[in-house]
Amino acid sequence: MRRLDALRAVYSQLEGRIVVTIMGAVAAELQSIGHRPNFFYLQHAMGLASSLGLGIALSRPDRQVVVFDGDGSVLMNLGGLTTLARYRPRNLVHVVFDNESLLSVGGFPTATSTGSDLAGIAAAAGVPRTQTVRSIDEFTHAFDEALAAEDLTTLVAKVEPVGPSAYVTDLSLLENRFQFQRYLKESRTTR
Ligand SMILES: Cc1ncc(C[n+]2csc(CCOP(=O)(O)OP(=O)(O)O)c2C)c(N)n1
Repeated sequence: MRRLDALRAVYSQLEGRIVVTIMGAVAAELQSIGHRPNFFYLQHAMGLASSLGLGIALSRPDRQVVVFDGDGSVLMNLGGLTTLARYRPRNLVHVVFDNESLLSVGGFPTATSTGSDLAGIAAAAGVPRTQTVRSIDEFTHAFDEALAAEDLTTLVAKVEPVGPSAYVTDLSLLENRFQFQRYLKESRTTR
């Protein structure tokens, strides 16, 4: 499965939900499908997308939060999984695109290439719903179930180590930040 196809397959369901991604290839791919003001692409702070998602999910229990993470990022902050499990936000779906590499910085292999099982690690950390999927059909089905389950889910999607040729976008970090902040604020006052 290609991550871009997986993102395309669930894109319509991201409307009205709060979305946080890691930097690099995932952010560029999602933007190539179409940026929305409810999307925040966390630059630089590798490993902390799920932590940012956790904070938003806890402060906005009225909204569902979707985090698009990467295997290298999760491995950089494994404690993030234990904290997710500890607070167990029922409105957070944590998707980990596992391409077994640090694709955005040259493709060095990560520990998942030699067998580390991120869904197993998440389950052992206490995340109540975990699953590994390997095809678009499995992914869309598991994503739908996760949204409907209303419980914390870590969904590991095994994807090919391919991405866009350039990770530069025309949306600056600050612009994205202020737009996203406004979105969060305005969506709070309208509810
Ligand atoms: C603390 C820190 N270390 C290193 C980097 C450089 N860096 C940016 S993206 C990336 C790889 C991310 O890997 P992964 O989460 O697997 O996502 P992929 O690039 O494979 O989509 C690295 C090492 C960084 N931004 N911050």
